[in-house]
Amino acid sequence: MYHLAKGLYLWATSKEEYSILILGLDNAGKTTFHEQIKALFLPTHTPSLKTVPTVGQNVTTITLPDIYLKFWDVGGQHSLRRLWQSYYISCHAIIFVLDSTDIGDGSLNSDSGRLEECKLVLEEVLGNSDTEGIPLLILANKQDREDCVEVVRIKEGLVKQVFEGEKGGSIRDSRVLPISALSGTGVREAVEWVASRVKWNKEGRPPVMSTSYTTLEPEIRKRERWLEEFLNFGEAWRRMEKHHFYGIDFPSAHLVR
Ligand SMILES: Nc1nc2c(ncn2[C@@H]2O[C@H](COP(=O)(O)OP(=O)(O)O)[C@@H](O)[C@H]2O)c(=O)[nH]1
Ligand SMILES: [Mg+2]
Repeated sequence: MYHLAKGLYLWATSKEEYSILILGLDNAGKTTFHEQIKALFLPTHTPSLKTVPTVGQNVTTITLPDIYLKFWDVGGQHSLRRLWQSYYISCHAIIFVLDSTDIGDGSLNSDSGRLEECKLVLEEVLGNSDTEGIPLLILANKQDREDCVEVVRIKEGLVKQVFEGEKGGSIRDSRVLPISALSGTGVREAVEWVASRVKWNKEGRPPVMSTSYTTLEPEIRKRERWLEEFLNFGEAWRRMEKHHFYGIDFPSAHLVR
């Protein structure tokens, strides 16, 4: 009875959850982008756009009508990039954020900016077998600035070279979108693209079933309390029953919670 009740309860309150990894060099705008996602999808959140370099990770789960999306913003400094690999196996999509003002003129011959570093890092991400086949969204960020490289140049230059190169990994679902994380332009489109692609790829990388207590209504908590009371009653009843029939007190540790 307990297992049936628990199963029904979880079934009624859970949805598919997909994890999205936000990667890119330090200063690309990952945390600003993450803040804008929170501002758009968590009604009570005020974005904090004065970011500081991320050490460790920022995680947010947003609720869409049919799924949860969990965003992982992990530090992009050189020393922290080694940690990225540990996230690959459990993520369902990667968002790679580029600073469009820090890649020279967008061609790999240019010797200013961090284009070459960006290329190497992106190749390393795509070359890892744990990221094989998962959707990739490249965000050409800081498009609000006059000195930015246009998205067409980024597609034709960096992205094309990485994808055609031997470290480009297998053919995957990918897109390049221009955004301004600072103003919020393009952030919703980015989330919508990722949401549709992870669902499309769910056979390749299945979601986990999850209940997000932070975002679901108080109704869920009420039901949770109800279930708790129900279980306490069930346990008490079971003990009584055992005493009655066997005259001994069985340990109730088998009642998994
Ligand atoms: N102009 C402009 N600046 C941005 C944009 N996104 C981020 N920045 C700035 O870039 C700097 C680094 O941003 P941050 O989100 O901390 O980068 P992270 O290291 O990738 O997390 C901050 O000063 C941001 O205000 C953008 O779209 N436009
Ligand atoms: Mg950051």
